[in-house]
Amino acid sequence: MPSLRETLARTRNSIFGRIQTVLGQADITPATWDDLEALLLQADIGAPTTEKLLTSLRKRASDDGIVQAAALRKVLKEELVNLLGPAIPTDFTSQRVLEVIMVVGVNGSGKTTSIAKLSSQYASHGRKVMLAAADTFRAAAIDQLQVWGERAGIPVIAGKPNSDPGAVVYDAVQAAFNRKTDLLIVDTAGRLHTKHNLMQELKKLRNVLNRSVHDAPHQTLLVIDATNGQNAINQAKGFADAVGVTGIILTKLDGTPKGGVTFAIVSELGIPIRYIGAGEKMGDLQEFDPKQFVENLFEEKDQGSNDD
Ligand SMILES: Nc1nc2c(ncn2[C@@H]2O[C@H](COP(=O)(O)OP(=O)(O)OP(=O)(O)O)[C@@H](O)[C@H]2O)c(=O)[nH]1
Ligand SMILES: [Mg+2]
Repeated sequence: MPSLRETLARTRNSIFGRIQTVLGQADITPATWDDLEALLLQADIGAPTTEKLLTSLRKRASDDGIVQAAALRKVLKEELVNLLGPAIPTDFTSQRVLEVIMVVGVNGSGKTTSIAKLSSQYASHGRKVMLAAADTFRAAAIDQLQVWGERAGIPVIAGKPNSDPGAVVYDAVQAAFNRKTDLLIVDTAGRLHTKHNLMQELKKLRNVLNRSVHDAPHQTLLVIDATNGQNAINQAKGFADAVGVTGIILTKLDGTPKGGVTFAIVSELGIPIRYIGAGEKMGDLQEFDPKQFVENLFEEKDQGSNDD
């Protein structure tokens, strides 16, 4: 698996490196604030979040009597970490007979790949995992999940192309109970004839799950492609409104300069990022750690802040 530092290389080299230059060895001037604002906007952090950050930075600069730009850099890092909220480590144990994770997101965002990665992590912690191929809209989507499942030795419950995804999910739950599976991960469609249809279908799947398993789905993870930058935000809002997303998997952070969108996503959607996708290989899914994430966006590590 690439290191977080490698994954964030393009984001770091494009904008955050320049933020570091602006917040270098000089006193803060009005130009410092203007430059910082311009760079944060260019970094795909988005206008509302940039404004929020600048307001808290100005307040802290004045409260703490900060005059040097370099000191402001440290405060910026702290505020960026605060914005992302606390880390939420994966609880690989479960008290439930059957835990259900539903995975949603637009087509091509990386749902199926992320499900493969996630299920192999759970399986390696001793969990008995099963997958439901509820994306029946595309025949290739069913194949993709089945091929992967065969390779990893993880059973996949699928229906025929264009069959009712609700029925697939229902069958998968029954199969999971029968085979004493303790984790069912549901792959869903990213595209139907219309967006309205897609949201209706996802709601329906949710209801099927909820009727068959107490409190299910226990997690609903939204997969967002980081390369979409700001466009990802509106897409995400649609899913969050329709199916109540509990966490985000942010994919394709490797090779994009748009990693700053991470801050906009958390700040504008109020949903925590749980995992980041760092490549196409099976091991390329990392748990999201806000502090490490921010640290690796900047060129040099601040002394004393890499002690965890
Ligand atoms: N570089 C990189 N590529 C990724 C990552 N995650 C997924 N991909 C690639 O993105 C493409 C789409 O991934 P899928 O998992 O098929 O996406 P999906 O959301 O299931 O797509 P649909 O089934 O069409 O809705 C594939 O080529 C993946 O290899 C990642 O973290 N980094
Ligand atoms: Mg898929």
